[in-house]
Amino acid sequence: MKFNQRVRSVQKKNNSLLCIGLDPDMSKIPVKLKRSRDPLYEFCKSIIYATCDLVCAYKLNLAFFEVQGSKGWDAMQKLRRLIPESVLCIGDGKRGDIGNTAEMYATGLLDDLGFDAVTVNPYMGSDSVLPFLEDSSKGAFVLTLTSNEGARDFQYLASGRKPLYQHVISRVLQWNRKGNCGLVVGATRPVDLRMVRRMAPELPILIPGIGAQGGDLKASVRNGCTKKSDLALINVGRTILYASNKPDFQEAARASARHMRDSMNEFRSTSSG
Ligand code: OMP
Repeated sequence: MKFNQRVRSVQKKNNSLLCIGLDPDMSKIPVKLKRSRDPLYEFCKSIIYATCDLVCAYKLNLAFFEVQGSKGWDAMQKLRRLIPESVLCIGDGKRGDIGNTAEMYATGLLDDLGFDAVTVNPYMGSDSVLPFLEDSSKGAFVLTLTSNEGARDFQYLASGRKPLYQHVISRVLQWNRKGNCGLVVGATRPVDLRMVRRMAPELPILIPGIGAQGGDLKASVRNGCTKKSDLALINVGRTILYASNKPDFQEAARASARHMRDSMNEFRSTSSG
């Protein structure tokens, strides 16, 4: 099944647009887990057990694992195996390099680690992205309009008649020959998100920036979904992961995830599409 179709199918089956961002920060996880032999793994495992029936995807941010060296890498591998097949697993490393290097990244992330999709930086152009798109069942989410302040440095610069980020969208639509491209657009840019969805009516859009970054959930759902009310994967990290740092952290994460999932579903059911 093509990646685009997999996203639709998982979102329908799980009745969820929620993607939980696994960005495990040693300084924020409960004290009891910090003392365990494999704190990142134990923490993320607890979050996955508490929430896997509420989500369409998990996104593992590689930085939070790589910072722990080989232990972090092991934890990431174990977590990848733990995540049920009913849920998509995105490797967020924002890769982007010349062709032969991109091939190595693609093999490492999609084949060896077995992620269903990755995040990719398009700055270096086609040859840096295409190696991630060879297998139609695996996806690449291309950074388009990011949630951070620095997005203004380049992404809105006019080039010809369009801002740079719109050139990215046009190019991603060309790269989407196998039906496995997606876009990344920050929830902090809800008005632009509407334009992105208009330009790319059939692409999955990964939308981070809800909660800690102050993104607009209602507008993200309404402007990010397709007419069929799907293909927006709305990422929430810190707000769910660190809902509590006490022994009740699993219950608190579950309650927060359930609230997010339900709010998203309410907004999509009342959306005009
Ligand atoms: P929270 O702010 O904790 O919900 O986490 C946001 C996550 O989304 C982090 O893993 C970021 O690296 C990632 N992200 C953004 O915050 N903004 C973007 O524009 C793109 C990403 C991303 O590609 O995932």
